[in-house]
Amino acid sequence: MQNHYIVFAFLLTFLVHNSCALWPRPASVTSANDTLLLSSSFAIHSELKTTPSDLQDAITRTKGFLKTDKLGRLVVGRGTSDIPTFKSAKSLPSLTLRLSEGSTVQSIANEAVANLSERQEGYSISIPSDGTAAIITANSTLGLLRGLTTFEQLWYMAGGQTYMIGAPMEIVDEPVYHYRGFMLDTARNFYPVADIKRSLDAMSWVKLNTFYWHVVDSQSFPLEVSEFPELSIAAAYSASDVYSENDVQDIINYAAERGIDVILELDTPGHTTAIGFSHPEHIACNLASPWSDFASEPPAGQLRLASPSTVNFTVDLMQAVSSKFRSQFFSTGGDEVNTNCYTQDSETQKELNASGLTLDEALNNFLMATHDVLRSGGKNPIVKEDMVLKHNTSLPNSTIVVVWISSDDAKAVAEKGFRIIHQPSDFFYLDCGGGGWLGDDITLNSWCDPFKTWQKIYSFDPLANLTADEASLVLGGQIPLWSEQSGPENLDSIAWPRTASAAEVFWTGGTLDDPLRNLSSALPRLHDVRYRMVQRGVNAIHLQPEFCALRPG
Ligand code: CP6
Repeated sequence: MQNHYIVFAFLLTFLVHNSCALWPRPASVTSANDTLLLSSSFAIHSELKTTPSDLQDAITRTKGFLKTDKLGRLVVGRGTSDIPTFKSAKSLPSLTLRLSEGSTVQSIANEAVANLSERQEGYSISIPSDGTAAIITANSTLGLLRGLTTFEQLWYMAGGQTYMIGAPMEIVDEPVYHYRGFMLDTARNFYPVADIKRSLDAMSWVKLNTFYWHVVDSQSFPLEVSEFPELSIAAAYSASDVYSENDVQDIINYAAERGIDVILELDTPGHTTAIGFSHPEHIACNLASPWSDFASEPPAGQLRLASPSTVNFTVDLMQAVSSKFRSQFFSTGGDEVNTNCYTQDSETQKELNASGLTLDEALNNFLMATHDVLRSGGKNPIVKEDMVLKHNTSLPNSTIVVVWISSDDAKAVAEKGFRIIHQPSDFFYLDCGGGGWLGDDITLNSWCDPFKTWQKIYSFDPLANLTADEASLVLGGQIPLWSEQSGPENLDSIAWPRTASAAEVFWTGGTLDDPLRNLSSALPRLHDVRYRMVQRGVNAIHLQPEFCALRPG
């Protein structure tokens, strides 16, 4: 017990002197030892010829957080307060936002939905200690937004003063991976728009840039599609559990203003039973029993992929839905296709016999048709790894592949030349997913057993087992929240701060072997992320007892 306290005391001392609790850790931070106070008349000036309204809004939010983030530093021993040497400290009067020479001014929203390689999220921050203005410089308003997000994290409160330690400071930063996402399943349980917006806020605070929206599935279809109104009328859980087309635009715009692209997933041909609530003619093994013979989750039902009228219907649906999204990407899913369902479906067997196609050939045609319509609408298709590893398809290498079954599968996907989004169930799954159907047979919960701690998520190596050439195919990754056992009531607590772990994995890159990337230095920084989130209205869970980080505020 004695030893524990000695370790604790040592840790606390170290933390007090650790001036930088930035998350995700920037590529480069050079800091000295001066304390700076935030002037009571602190202002943020934009040097842009015209400041887009979404950058102006971001500035307003930053100024708000500088006032309301009452985050105190750690205290060595209860009762002693950690007020640094304020007497000699200069005040920072202002922060200037500057676009580097030759950059064109665009809104954050436009830059957030640009193609991955054109997205410029880099920025630099310079904070002098002599009481002159700080500067954020970037090539884009999106970069300025990322810089503001970092700037907010530098400040603490003590004795009624807002201060930072470490001036003069120079930060030069950009992400290692362009794709850094959070996936939400709104089909198993419904999340009101306000919950999605709050998640988008939290995502932007840790510089995640993609909201991958698994909006519908076999259990419900909460998406209004004006060309197919019957879908959500028949298959939303209730008339109010629907994302109207206005809601969708609201979410897309809210996300884009925060530097986040919204990618929709219409999972096909599996996971589509809810379409059969209004269109039973398009569904094979519709509500068949026992469901476990026909699908990975109840109720059973998959699109009749070999039927020309079902292919036409799906193509029209893809076109209608995808045209409403600004993103250059769209996912057609493709996970967990149950072949027995098609073997047992007489309609599908009739179509296959008539055309002389195998099931995989029919599946391939289905993919070609749905992906063609996306491409002609300017979208790059995304599929799950099943479509390239479990089925014999001829997808072009421009298709992006989500690796989810196991992190080990990234190698095989890369060997086939596809670009990769990591979503590994063995590192990233926040919820037990399908485990929720399996009642008392705990052995079948192996997908989510053991629970994925923030440390486990943090230990993920995006380049494990890949050659240098294969590594260049890794776009990044995303944390999924399947919702069989989740809903608005536990959204914040199941997602945060664990999702922030992945945000640093993909922004900062590297592995746990790197000197700057280790769990013990991550913990106090992540603790601060959690603390700021709670103060800003996101109910992120504790990582350690309050004892470990007393906050005098
Ligand atoms: N729903 C859909 C799911 C899952 C997948 N797709 C899933 C599978 C296994 C686990 C968690 C989720 N619930 N449409 C697989 C990508 Cl452990």
